[in-house]
Amino acid sequence: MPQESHRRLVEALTSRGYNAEREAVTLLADAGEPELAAEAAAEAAGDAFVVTAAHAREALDGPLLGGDPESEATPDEPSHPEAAEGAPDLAAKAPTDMEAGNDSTPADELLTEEDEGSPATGGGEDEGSSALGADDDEESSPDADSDDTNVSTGSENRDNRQEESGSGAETKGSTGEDIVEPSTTAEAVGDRSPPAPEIRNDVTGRSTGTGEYEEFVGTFQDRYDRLAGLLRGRVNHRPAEAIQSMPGGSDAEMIGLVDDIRSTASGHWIVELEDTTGTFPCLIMKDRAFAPLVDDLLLDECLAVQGTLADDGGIMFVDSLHFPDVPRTHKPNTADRHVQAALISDIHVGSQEFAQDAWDRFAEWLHTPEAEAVEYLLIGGDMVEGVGVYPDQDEELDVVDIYDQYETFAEELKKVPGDMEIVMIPGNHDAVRLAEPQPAFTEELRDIMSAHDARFTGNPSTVTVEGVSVLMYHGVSLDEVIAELPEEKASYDDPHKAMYQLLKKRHVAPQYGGHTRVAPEEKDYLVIDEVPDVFHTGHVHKLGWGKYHNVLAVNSGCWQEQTDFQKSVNIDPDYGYAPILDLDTLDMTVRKFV
Ligand code: D5M
Ligand code: FE
Ligand code: ZN
Repeated sequence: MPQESHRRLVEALTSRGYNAEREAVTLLADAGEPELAAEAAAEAAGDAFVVTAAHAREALDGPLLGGDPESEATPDEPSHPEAAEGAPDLAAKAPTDMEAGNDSTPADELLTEEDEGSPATGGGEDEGSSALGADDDEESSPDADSDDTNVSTGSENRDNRQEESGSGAETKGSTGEDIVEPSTTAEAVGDRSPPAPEIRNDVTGRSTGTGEYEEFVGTFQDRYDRLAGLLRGRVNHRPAEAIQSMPGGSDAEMIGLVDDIRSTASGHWIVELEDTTGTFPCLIMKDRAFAPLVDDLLLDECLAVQGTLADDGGIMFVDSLHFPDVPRTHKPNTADRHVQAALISDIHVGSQEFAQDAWDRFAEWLHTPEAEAVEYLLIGGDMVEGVGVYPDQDEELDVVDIYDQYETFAEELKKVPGDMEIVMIPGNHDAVRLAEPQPAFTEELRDIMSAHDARFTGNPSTVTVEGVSVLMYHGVSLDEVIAELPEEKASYDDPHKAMYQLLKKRHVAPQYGGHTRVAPEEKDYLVIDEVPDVFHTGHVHKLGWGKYHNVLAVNSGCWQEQTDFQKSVNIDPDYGYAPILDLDTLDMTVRKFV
């Protein structure tokens, strides 16, 4: 049984974004005040993500824990940037600085990344912002239309799930898909040799953040620029500063990040929008058709509004509201041969609840003729259970050392056919930086997992396989979307609907300062720049899928049975399912291995 001091120490380390070796925890827990011990350990560990026993010893010898009396203790200063509270003020920085930020290398890099494109998405699709704006501009009543009313419900029952297709949307890819018991034929299949996937929007090796709070201004500036770019075709944006000096009664249109949402005494809503010049309050009357959309708003997401200024010019009465959104006309790319990808996540090797039997059956099935077309395995994070991710988690560990967990995971991976193309992103249980965007696994961890020639990329990343672009994101923000939005818009039972909201907001983790830790980067890697053909997440350990404006959203369940925590909060995980995606039709079949 871990003592209270262990638990508090692990919590203090976790809140700073660190995992820790068990031995380190033991050493530090005896050192006294947990916050101070954690701070000292964080200083010793620096950029490492796992506090090792060596770091712990260094911390014990250091100034904070009584080693060198010369140095000042700074226990209040968060060692990881994400611990800072509140989104930075977009307008807080001098315009010259912001311009410098725009012109700097990462923006060029971004262009290069996009220009390279994939053979399939580069030509056929017109995802550019102007096309996007124009598409949605044609809609006659943007307020009502900007809601996702064309997404029908169809997946209440797991045994009878249907892909959801929008009204008027083409029916391609909307054939029913069942949960299928795999055949037990154990014949081996011939060699697969799929072409290599192409990866874009990967932060790995490009991280510019040094963790200074001020750097968030640059991140938010980039978020604003790119999401506003998607909305420019629909409204004639005037900067907040200009709107502030317009006469009362003028028509006004503005694009901004949501800075505040509050209700008035009479039940109307004031949404404060911020751009690089300032903020402006926008009033949404409760009786407007689009007023319910206020329930869907998250802080820091990007919106456009059109309306009229009040007589005194101090507030805008909103007539229409626009989200960056995915154009309804989006036509997904498909493979030009029959080939499939298994989309899985949350394996949690090292946990006592790791579903070993189900995993073995899945791996075995991949060797059968039935799985011959499954040439790709895309894993959405949480390969291992990790150490010190949640309080008391160590009580349910089967393998206690983080590196041993990766060794064990590597053994499990060896059961998967060697000729499959594997792509992995990390999750919040993995031993990389917690703050998003998360860089890919380090060389040290890659070495451990080297039995397969897998591809390692950051969280999030866009991975194009056989021309089909798959946005892979672990999904930590889904907890937040589910907590903040009404049940019918996002719930653990229908995790794909929470994904629809992220697609609509064109951002994988809109809200800053909450549960999802965000790292400051010059580019906001969490913006969904390019409309993906498939959006793949995990994290919430629930299975769900459906189509949003023709983008297939899949949350892929897990390989971990119910943990004590999940029991205590009534989460019933969907473990042992493998969603199998037909890359040539974008139809899905879910295979069940429990
Ligand atoms: O988290 C799996 C799901 O369970 C995700 O929705 C978060 C939630 N979860 C699990 N353990 C905890 C604790 N201890 N606190 C809060 N939320 C929790 P994953 O991170 O993938 O294991
Ligand atoms: Fe998980
Ligand atoms: Zn997770």
